[in-house]
Amino acid sequence: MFLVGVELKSRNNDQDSDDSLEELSELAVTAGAEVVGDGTQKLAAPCATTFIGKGKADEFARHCRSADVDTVIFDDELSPAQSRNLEKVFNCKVLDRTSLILDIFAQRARTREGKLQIELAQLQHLLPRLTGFWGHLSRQKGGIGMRGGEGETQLETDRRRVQDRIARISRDLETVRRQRSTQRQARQRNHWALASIVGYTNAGKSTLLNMLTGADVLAENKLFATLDPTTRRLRLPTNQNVLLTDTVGFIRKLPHGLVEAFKATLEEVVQADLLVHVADVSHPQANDQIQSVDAVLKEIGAEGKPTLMVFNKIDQLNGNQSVLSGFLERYPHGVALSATTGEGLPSLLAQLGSQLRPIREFIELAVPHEQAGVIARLHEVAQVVERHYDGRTARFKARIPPHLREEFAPFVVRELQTA
Ligand SMILES: Nc1nc2c(ncn2[C@@H]2O[C@H](COP(=O)(O)OP(=O)(O)OP(=O)(O)O)[C@@H](O)[C@H]2O)c(=O)[nH]1
Ligand SMILES: [Mg+2]
Repeated sequence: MFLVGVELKSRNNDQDSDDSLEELSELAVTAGAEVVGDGTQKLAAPCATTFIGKGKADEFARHCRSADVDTVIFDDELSPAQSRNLEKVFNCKVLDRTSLILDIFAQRARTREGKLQIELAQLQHLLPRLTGFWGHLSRQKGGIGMRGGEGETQLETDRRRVQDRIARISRDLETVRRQRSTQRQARQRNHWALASIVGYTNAGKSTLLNMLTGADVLAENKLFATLDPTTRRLRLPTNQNVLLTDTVGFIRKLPHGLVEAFKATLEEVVQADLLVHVADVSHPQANDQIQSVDAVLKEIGAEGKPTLMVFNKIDQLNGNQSVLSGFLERYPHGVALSATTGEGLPSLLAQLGSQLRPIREFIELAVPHEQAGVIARLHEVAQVVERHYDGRTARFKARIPPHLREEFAPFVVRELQTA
């Protein structure tokens, strides 16, 4: 496969488009393709018909024919017309960054909801782009982007089938989502604080969740290893319980349709009390990656949430400590750690404890021993930091969500200072 990038004068400096193209190459490899070359063009604005200039397209096409390339991938989203025209010029399959990312997601989806969401996003992206090269909707032939081999006559039937399928998936998704929201409500009955791990793809989110909770989420050196959210309980040294959710990673130029399709999954992020933003400080583009993540958070309506910055992979800094101190200066409450060696984990736990504390009230209670139900309930919903069973009543010091305080009002002895 051959990659094509552009340096738009309005948008990029050279460095940006190089990085973006390098990442496109990583995406292609993740999708299982072999990259045989790439080319870029400097442009003032994209060309309406062929995205890059016609002359440049012809030049790349000649090169691709001689190198026997069967797929060309553009680093930016192409309009349906641009895709069609480019397929004529290149005389092979032409994909854009969006369809490549969609393809990776499709390979990765495991849960029913994940599969439905990604198929919906794929079909919506595909519909206006159905051409002879995409052809009949069969995946048996493999390859990236649902390639088939049937002719134009199939097109109209295919369009109708895609539309039917879109309608069907939307209905199925509705059902799956209702079930999931019931599950979420059940979890919230526990009234544990909710924290979501967010961050750029490959930053080490799953590794961190595994390290903290002993979960066994797949963590690997590939983009988008995780798609479906996993939630585990973490008990902090302070006895506070927090539900930690690991979820899909973000990437620059994340297709908007995909964000839309994954909105329901990403609701975990929107509903969290605290975001744990994991960044790979050993990555040369760490700063851009943090900004891309912030942009996606904004898009899903999670901006401005209390956020704990985690600067991961410090074991890989190779003496380049100034990068880290730069970040820590900008994010004074940030935590530097290595999710693989465990260095820095204690400070993360301490930070989590202190950031989650303000969402609990600290009270002292006296509960008659025979009220076992109340005592059990207290342990279920509150963080009990001290208990004495030896007096006439059982005595507790506990941190409790403000909205549950009322339930225990008859037993409250006094307010305690929140440290
Ligand atoms: N050296 C080093 N490698 C790490 C560290 N944390 C994670 N990794 C590696 O980074 C790669 C990606 O880790 P993951 O935990 O899968 O990253 P992720 O953020 O969950 O990625 P996606 O699910 O793909 O978005 C894996 O190969 C990890 O072993 C770290 O602290 N140091
Ligand atoms: Mg992951």
